[in-house]
Amino acid sequence: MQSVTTSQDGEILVLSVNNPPVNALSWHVRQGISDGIEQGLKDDSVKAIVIRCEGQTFIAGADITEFGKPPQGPDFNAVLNTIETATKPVIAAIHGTALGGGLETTLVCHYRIAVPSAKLGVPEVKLGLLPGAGGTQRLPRLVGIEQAAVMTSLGEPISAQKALDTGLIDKLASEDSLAADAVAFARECVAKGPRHTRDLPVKGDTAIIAKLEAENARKWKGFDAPYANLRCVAAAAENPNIEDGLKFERAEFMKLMTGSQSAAQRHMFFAERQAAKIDGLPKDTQLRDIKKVGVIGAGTMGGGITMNFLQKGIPVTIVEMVQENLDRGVAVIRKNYEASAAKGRYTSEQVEKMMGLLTPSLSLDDLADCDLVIEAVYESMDVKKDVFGKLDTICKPGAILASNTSYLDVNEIAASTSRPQDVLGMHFFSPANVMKLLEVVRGDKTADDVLATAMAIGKKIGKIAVVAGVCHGFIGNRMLSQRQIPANALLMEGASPEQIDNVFTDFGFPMGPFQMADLAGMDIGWHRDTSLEPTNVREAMCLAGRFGQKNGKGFYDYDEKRNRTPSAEALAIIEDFRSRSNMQKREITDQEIIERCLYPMVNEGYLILEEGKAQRASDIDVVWIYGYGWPVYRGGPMFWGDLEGAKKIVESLERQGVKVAESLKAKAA
Ligand code: T1G
Repeated sequence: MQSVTTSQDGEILVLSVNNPPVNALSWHVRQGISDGIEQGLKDDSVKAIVIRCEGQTFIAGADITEFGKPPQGPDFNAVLNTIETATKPVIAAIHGTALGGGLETTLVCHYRIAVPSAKLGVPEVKLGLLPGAGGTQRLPRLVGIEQAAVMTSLGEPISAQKALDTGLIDKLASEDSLAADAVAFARECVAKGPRHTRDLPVKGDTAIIAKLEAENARKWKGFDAPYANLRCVAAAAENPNIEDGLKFERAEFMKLMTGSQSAAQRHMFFAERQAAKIDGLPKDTQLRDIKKVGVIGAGTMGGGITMNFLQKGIPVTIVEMVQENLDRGVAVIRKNYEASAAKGRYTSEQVEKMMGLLTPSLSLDDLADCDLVIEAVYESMDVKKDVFGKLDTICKPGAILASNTSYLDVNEIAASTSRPQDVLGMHFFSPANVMKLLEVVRGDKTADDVLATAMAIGKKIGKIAVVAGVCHGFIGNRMLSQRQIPANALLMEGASPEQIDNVFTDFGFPMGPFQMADLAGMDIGWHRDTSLEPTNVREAMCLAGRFGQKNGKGFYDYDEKRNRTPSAEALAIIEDFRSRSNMQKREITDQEIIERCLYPMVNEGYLILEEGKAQRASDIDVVWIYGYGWPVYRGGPMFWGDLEGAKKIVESLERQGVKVAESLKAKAA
């Protein structure tokens, strides 16, 4: 199949790119465009050239799968130069999303026309990159410094209307006649001749750059690419000669391209998409139709889970056992939506519409007509088995019965019904209406279509769904405990909560294990029997009434604004517990904290793969980035483990006395 075909409409030559699914600028597309432009320039009957795309979108960027491989076909910048220096006007006809190298291709075209629904952007920053084919130098010449700085450093696309308003495009086509409108527009451009973006002056003020850096300091902490993008936009303002700016951009691009952050973020781009695929699933697997959802439990999790469906227009019946709890749960859902509305995310009509889709109930019988029921009750196997036993008699045949359990054995829950094939886990992460990760836990008897339906509904409600196998803690929590155990041990051996947490936040996590403990609440699961001697530091903290952020004191002290400060009382409790455990305090390095806490997690990931509890290593990376805040520029624990080196990890684990996974040992050999 030819990636670029040509057709002629009178004196207009039309180059049509056809490289599904997103018309990426693969080497054969670059070759086809180059050949097409040459053909148009040689043909005297041709007075102007249109570049358009077949399929769902205009060019969505360079072909990311080609990165890091030996170059093939014409160099991207050479092709852009062929377009830019063409002696006849070249017009870009844009639909779908013109992104990255795709937008850069339009920038070297002499004119641009787009349909109203098109979006135009430079999302390279999300891949740890920057628009490396002149985007940072040409955008400021069309839309000005401010708009270019925002587009390149945040990576969000703008609408065709905004593009027209800011000068990024010249004309809007009608939604359903882009091809014809583009040819007509090209005819208008013949008399005008080529107009070179590179010759336009840079407009605007670079003050926006410091403003963006200040506004995004927290979000960009640890990332290289946003700052590199802004340095390049500043260079456009400082270098009237675009060649100097292009040279600066090239150098900055190559630094990012050869760095580990971009490799990690490109890995995650594909990992996220891979996670949606279920290996071995028959192609003709039909999904079950989910028109109505039931949620059991109106607490934090049940309420959050419910919100995911309501905001996608899916009706939910939410069931509690006690009216007061039901009323509170519904009130919290409304309050959350109203808070979002206050921030402009919803109109009050939308809030009422979503709340109108919610049916509160005190009876499980009201779930009889639901297509999917998600149980989010107390984390007790007995309670869950009782609930599923009742659902088995109440719910219609074919209804999917899911548990939101975060640890428990989904097979055992399924066995409490007569329909284990319809049962699986859907483990949401708190707050369930915010966190993107959804672990879909496949029971031994879960039917293929049930699994596929759960994955699809997860995507529909905006989650990143990952298939997990049944084991204690599935993928994420199972690895989390491998991090928590050594963290607690290091506390006893002499590290302070602050030192350990700082190692994690310096690594790129939003918070460390002891900050997390304070946030979650130290008294969760605490036996509350104050007559008993504490068996660990958390119990000692609870005994001292230090429950965490909730009552202003835990491993840290908190003021009314929840600002965290080290706590002398907490350190004294740790010291007292350490001495009563006859532990000798010693100096501990940050590197030891990394190796003791993160290497066992990587090892657990290999065990999870050996046991078939995750489909692929990149799924484990997705779990940790979207469920626990592992920094995306480090690519997830398995990707990071590869960068650390299996040999180094194995040697450290063996020094720690950790049982090393056979597959990890084999990798180190
Ligand atoms: N290269 C290769 N494959 C790509 C791709 C790309 N740029 N974009 C998408 N795919 C694949 C993707 O892996 C998936 O494959 C399929 O297409 C559908 O994608 C020099 C250096 C365009 C908004 O960052 O944002 O240009 O799983 O599931 O939801 O300055 O894809 O089917 O096998 O996401 O409809 C800059 C990235 C590149 C845009 C469509 N461009 N893509 O979303 O489909 S770097 C980007 C997207 C660059 C230059 C620089 C989205 C989309 P599979 P999908 P979608």
